[in-house]
Amino acid sequence: MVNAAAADDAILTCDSGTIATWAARHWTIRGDRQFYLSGNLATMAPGLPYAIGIQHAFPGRQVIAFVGDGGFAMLMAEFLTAIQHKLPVKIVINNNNALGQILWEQMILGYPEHGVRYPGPNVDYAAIATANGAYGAKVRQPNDLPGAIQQALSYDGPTLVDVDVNPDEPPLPGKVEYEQAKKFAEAFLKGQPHRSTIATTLFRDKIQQLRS
Ligand SMILES: Cc1ncc(C[n+]2csc(CCOP(=O)(O)OP(=O)(O)O)c2C)c(N)n1
Ligand SMILES: [Mg+2]
Repeated sequence: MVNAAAADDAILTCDSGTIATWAARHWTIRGDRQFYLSGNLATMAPGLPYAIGIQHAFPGRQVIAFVGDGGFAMLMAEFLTAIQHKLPVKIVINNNNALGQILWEQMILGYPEHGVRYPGPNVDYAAIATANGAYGAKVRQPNDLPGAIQQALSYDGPTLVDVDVNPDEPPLPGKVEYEQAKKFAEAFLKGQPHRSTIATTLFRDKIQQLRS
């Protein structure tokens, strides 16, 4: 949705985590678009500071940061920097209420997840934006997403759209190796919590794939 609505010269920055997978899959480079991700150490949370720096350098361009809730929680005070400097960066938080990358890493190594989900309910990061004079929207239902994204992209100032997403959506690689599938199954057999919602999501994804 962000990909469809963004400008032809938009710059997308991203955090390390499952967001990197989703962004790499869905961000199309066309026109003068660019894409920035942590180059080598895969550190968490670079999306917001990258966006602030890039927006300073290119005040006229649309700069969007697609970030994780874990990454944003680490550096969220920098959103105040964007507000104070009147930088019109657009932040979109993929809020799975978890350190998603580690969740799937644990399972792919054959272990049930441990200590990677935040206690509910999901944090409302949009409230930080609205409380400080920026545009903020909390999206809890899919139907509310298109309007929130459109409004955020057309708003003249810093914006933050905090989107609650399904934490049990697996970022599967294009080709699943036998060893990966085996370890994944082992994690299930050892008592992976949430295994029924994960299995349901996998099944739904497969049906959608076959339909398209
Ligand atoms: C500074 C730092 N700490 C820890 C890690 C390990 N790590 C990589 S991704 C990740 C979780 C990221 O969570 P979030 O930002 O919510 O993104 P998600 O994977 O849920 O999409 C962690 C802990 C890291 N790469 N860098
Ligand atoms: Mg997360």
